[in-house]
Amino acid sequence: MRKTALITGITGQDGSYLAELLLSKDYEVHGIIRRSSSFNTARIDHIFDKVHLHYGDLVDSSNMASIVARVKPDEVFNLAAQSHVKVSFEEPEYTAQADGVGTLRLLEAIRTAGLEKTTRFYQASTSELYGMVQEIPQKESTPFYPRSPYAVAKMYAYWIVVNYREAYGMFALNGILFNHESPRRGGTFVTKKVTHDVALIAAGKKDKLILGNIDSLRDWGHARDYVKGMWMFLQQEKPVDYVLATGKQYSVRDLVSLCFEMVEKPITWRGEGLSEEGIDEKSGQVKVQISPRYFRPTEVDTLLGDPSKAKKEVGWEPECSFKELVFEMMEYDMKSCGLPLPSSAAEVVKRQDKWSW
Ligand code: NDP
Ligand code: GDR
Repeated sequence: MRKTALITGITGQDGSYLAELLLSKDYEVHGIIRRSSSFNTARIDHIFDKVHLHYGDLVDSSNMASIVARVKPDEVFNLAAQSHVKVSFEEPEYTAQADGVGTLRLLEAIRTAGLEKTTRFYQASTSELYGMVQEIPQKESTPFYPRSPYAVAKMYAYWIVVNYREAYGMFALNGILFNHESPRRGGTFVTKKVTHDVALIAAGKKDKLILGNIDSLRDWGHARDYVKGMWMFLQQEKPVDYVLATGKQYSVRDLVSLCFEMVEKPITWRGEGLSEEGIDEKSGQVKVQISPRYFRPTEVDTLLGDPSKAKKEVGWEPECSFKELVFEMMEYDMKSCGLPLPSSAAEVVKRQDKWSW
């Protein structure tokens, strides 16, 4: 029997990769998209004719209920969210509505449609739950300490999924995913901002990079690997919550250094308040500036995941290393600027150094 999947957030980074994966497995793929004043389907335009799209929003209960009742999905992947941590400080209530209560609305839509014993449910949980970390590395049993309205909303979503599993016997689970990126990553997240701006600098179209906390440490993987994990979790016998991570950690500063190395540009770090900006005429060095504009009221300083439970019980392992990820993103952004990535970049990927696995 052909399976039917419903993806919320299908127009996002993960939604687009997951839709491709499910189509390759012959699923009937349905997705929820939001009405927008301009086109918002760029990430799924190449599969537009193969997926069934429904207008909807996680803040609209009756709309969620009617989509679920019509589609009767075998599997629901709840990926929709106001997913930007810094924006959540500016839109805390909306973030709670979409990311927290939105998850409840979707679970209720499944239950009231009488599908609670048949529909499997994946919730996009996050390493942001660990916030002020209580243990290094973080695993499924590590206590949560959320540090943003986004993380607090996702914490509600995490527990309502656990509760519906225990109360109604639903096959519902949380994937606690650490940061994952790709050429399709939204432009305001740090990896994409850096690869995009470094490509523009290499093309001579920009002369500086302005960032926030460059000492922040993250465990970055490739979105393609992570959506595979989401699907694998729903194919297990029992609903269990899992961490997905690479088990390697780098700083934003490392990321910036690696990107500039790939385009063969030397850099110099500048503090806030320095009047000089842009490329230094004498040295040709690019200035990387720090601005408080990009700092968060409360920061998550360090994240490092332990994916050994997912490896042991599900057989999931990341295939793409940090350097391969950065190479793919840089190559894509350079191409968008009409330039090839210098051939030396491939040597940087092969070289054994602190960025190697
Ligand atoms: P994106 O921001 O790229 O995509 C978010 C998607 O949600 C978009 O399709 C967006 O629509 C949609 N959306 C936002 N608000 C609503 C709403 N109220 N109703 C319906 N749809 C909505 O996120 P990612 O693909 O990177 O992440 C997917 C999920 O995984 C998110 O829930 C995120 O919080 C979570 N996550 C992500 C991680 C990562 O590193 N990428 C790590 C851990 C968890 P539109 O295109 O119209 O904006
Ligand atoms: P994050 O991702 O908050 O981890 O959430 P983001 O890329 O926004 O930030 C990572 C780290 O980089 C620091 N930083 C900057 N961040 C941005 N966006 N812009 C900057 O200029 C900048 N300078 C430094 C941040 O302070 C932070 O420490 C992502 C999202 O995908 C969430 O939805 C998801 O749940 C988590 O990853 C896991």
